[in-house]
Amino acid sequence: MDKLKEKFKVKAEALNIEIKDIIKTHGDMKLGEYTVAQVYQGMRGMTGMVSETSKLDAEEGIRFRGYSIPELRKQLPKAPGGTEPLPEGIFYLMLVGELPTTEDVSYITNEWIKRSVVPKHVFDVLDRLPVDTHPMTQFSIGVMAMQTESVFAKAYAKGMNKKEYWEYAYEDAMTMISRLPRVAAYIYRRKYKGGVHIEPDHKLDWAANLAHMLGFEEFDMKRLMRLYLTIHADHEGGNVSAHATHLVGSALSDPYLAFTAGMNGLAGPLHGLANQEVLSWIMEMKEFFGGLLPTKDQIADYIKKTLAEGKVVPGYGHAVLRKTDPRFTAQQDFYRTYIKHDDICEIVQMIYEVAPGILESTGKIKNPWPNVDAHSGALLVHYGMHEYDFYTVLFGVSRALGVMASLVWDRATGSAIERPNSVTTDWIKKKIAAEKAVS
Ligand code: NMX
Ligand code: MLT
Repeated sequence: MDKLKEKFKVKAEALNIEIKDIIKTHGDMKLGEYTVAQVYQGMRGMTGMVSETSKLDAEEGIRFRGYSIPELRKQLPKAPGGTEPLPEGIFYLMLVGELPTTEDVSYITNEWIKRSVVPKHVFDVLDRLPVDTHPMTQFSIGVMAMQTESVFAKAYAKGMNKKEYWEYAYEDAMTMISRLPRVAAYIYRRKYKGGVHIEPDHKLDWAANLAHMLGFEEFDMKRLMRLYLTIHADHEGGNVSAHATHLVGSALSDPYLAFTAGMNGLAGPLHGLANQEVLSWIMEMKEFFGGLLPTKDQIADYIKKTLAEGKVVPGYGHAVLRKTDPRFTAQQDFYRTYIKHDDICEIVQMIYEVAPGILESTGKIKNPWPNVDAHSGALLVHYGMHEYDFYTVLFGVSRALGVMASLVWDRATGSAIERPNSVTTDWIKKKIAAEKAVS
């Protein structure tokens, strides 16, 4: 058994003993109550699942195994000469619950390099799609084509002991993650660079190799990719991509099937596609004001116009967060430290100054602050990636780290098939009538 798997096994055995005891001793303890409004409105605030890899606080933002983003930017291992964390490190942290050493991170980098050869039929499948197919659709189809490689599905078909589920889920997770950068880069080069592909460079770490295969050789873009792929990795379990992966995985659909479900959710404009929406919204605004850098007053007018048209201001608001997303702040810090001046990034800063007040004044938007997607595209454009509709694929490559670490935990802890109740409005009306009759 490889050393990462061995380490995970020890942790999982210990947690399983604790979980059994928690359920036996405290299984009847109430975690909360919920209302009719919550049932109709996206189950907001209802605790309904366990996800070990990260926890979101409405005021403070995300913590991965207890570590905030600023702490991780300092403490996770870096590439030689690098200043941003290697995403391999956050995967290790989420999987085993401990900060990795440089050696632990190198182990993962090498393990992913060994597993990273994408079968030819995956490229053949992608090549059959119309070239203008949305990159997220291509990404989902690419991952589905890789499902032929699932050792979990093969072992299940042969007959697998429940105790072994996690081992096969781990193997699939590691192999799939190792191959995602190649699939993502293939889609990018196929759609925007005339199908001129770039072979992987096995001397590079996972994020730098993605930048290389996309066609960006500058150190700065590699540094951005390391930060980008670290901060987008996880956002506890209830967001659409994590929840969809967990839900589909709960039917013992293999990791490829489960991850694709998550990616189809990430492709929605209220979720991961918002990073593409932000950039096109900024560009449309710039165009609207004659192509020049807009003033704060003009930006305020444009935000009001967007709201008046019944549209959302992309990159703002959140279902859980009630303050500026620390992932936005990390990218703002990256901009101020390494870029210093860029027109689109300056527009992002001006939007940050005027949007919260306007959104707040509507009286209905619960969180007027920016989320992760408000900044990411501007940094990519700065380094020359102008193809907005590709941005969500980068989010997806990163999100694999969190949802796959979670899926391995799900299979190790005997997580059950997810199957909540649903009711009809008629049922709710009867329930209301029954309550009224009693009071
Ligand atoms: N612009 C305009 N209206 C908004 C915005 C916004 N940025 N955010 C919320 N609202 C509206 C929302 O549509 C709802 O309107 P209505 O009552 O007419 O249906 C009302 O305000 C209350 O919504 P909230 O309870 O504040 O937000 P909710 O939890 O339902 O939704 C988001 C959260 C993130 C879906 C929402 O804030 C949004 O649509 N934001 C813009 C899209 C975006 O940036 N998504 C990315 C989220 C991060 N990610 O990567 O996934
Ligand atoms: C995420 O990263 O998944 C988003 O911020 C959405 C969420 O947490 O609901």
